[in-house]
Amino acid sequence: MSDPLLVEADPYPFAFDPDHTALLLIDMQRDFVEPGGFGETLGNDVSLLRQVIPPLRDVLDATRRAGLTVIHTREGHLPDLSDCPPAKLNRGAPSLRIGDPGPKGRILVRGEYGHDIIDELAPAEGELVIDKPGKGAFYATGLDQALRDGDVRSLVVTGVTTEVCVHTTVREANDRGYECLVLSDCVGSYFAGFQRYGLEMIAAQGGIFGWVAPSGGYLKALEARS
Ligand code: C5J
Repeated sequence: MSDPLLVEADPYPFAFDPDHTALLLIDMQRDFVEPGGFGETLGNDVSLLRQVIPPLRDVLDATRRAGLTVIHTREGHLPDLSDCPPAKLNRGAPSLRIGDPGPKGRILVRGEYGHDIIDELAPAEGELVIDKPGKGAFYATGLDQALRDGDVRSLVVTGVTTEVCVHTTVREANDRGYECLVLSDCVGSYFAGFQRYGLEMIAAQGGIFGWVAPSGGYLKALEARS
């Protein structure tokens, strides 16, 4: 058990024990942050999400140096799409649907080039990668069990997109008793308004879903440990 570390955050300082905390990188996949993937087929400007890569890289490096647990997630489906509900498959009017062949392989399908995590944030040996069919990282995955097995109680949450997979995961985590710090410059949205209000919704009402802070305070807290 280590002394708790403190990060200045909204709505009040976030205290975490580094021995019981994991960094979660949500869906930093080519399909979301590079042209030709799922995000772009929905009509989004993926360059907006790429802003999170440099600060997230710093957070990932510092977290690894400090010896905290690191967990990555990937949204995607089995090649036969049997885990993709028709409601998800048929929703909207994308230029390519989930499972269609695209420039980076079949859209949002496991094992395809576009489904994998970008090189800049590639998982290191031994880091857990959770494949998830839904927006939340807890739905139909082994994440909760893995966290309980590792006695993880707090999550530092990063990745994309703020209002979809990050939000869904933070809500799921909160309901399961995990304390979540969301790093505001390490989560990204295709929409400026969603980014702002998505973050405000997490910390509102005394931290209804968790805490929000820029990554600087987290990096500083880790320095005390390194
Ligand atoms: C979306 C995600 N936006 N990773 N997925 O469909 O946020």
